[in-house]
Amino acid sequence: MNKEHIKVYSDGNTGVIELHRPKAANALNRRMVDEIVEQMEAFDRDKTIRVIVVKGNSKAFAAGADIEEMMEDSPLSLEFTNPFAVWDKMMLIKKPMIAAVNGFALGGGFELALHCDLIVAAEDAKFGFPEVNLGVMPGAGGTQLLTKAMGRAKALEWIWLGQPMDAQEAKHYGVINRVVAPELVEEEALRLAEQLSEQAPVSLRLIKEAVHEAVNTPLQDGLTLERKNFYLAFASQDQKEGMKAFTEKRRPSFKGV
Ligand code: CO8
Repeated sequence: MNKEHIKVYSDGNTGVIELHRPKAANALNRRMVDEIVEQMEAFDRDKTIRVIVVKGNSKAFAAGADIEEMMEDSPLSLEFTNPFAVWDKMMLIKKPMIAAVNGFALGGGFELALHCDLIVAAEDAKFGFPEVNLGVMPGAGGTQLLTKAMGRAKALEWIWLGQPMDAQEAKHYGVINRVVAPELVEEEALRLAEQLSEQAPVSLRLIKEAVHEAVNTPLQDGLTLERKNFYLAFASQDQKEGMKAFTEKRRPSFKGV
């Protein structure tokens, strides 16, 4: 697919997806979400890429789903177009994903950031679910992901009121990881990505699956999966290399196999 609404590049072992619909504050139309997820999957398969960064521009990460595209939808048109199937695929990306957020991350844009594993944001970034102001509600996982991140009481207040929350507050509630000056967001996200790129890739993916499982399943199921993945890590050469390097008092060289 020709990319109409995103730009794609790499920085070392980091694959970057830049949302690029500047005239519409990076509002996510369906084609754009398809392009984003298709590229995430391509990076996930690409052996030279270890971490994925998703970013917007200086004014907006993404201002939500495209309201104009959505406004004539009906329950049946949504049932037939099934716009969330592609969001389910985003959940299956195995590599670490970092959202680098400047400006607005609203509605579907915030949900896109929440589908990433880590969020680095500018101190003047704004996160919010304004759907209530449009007479709808978050639909791409927002109620679930936000509630799991910050707890029921605060999530309800936030989504009900529909007002944006600033980056410091979002960090205080554990929704985002790091807050930096606006001009340093991409640099910080890439630095974090590079740090992760030096970790054993097999460990990272198994840990990601296990941590997500901790959030999404009863504790015992999560522990069972964690144990299985712990055993599986021992099938990798990186486990041999990592432990050998420790005993030899040198830095490990991880290959991702
Ligand atoms: N959809 C379509 N167009 C948009 C959107 C949007 N969500 N957001 C901004 N735009 C457009 C504006 O219409 C405007 O276009 P034009 O120049 O042609 O008039 C342009 O982007 C710039 O926007 P503004 O002039 O409004 O810029 P401001 O700096 O004054 O304001 C804001 C920026 C605060 C971001 C403001 O545009 C705004 O409030 N936007 C709407 C935010 C919103 O309500 N988002 C939630 C949408 S609903 C949703 O996300 C549901 C998710 C569930 C499904 C997910 C599937 C993808």
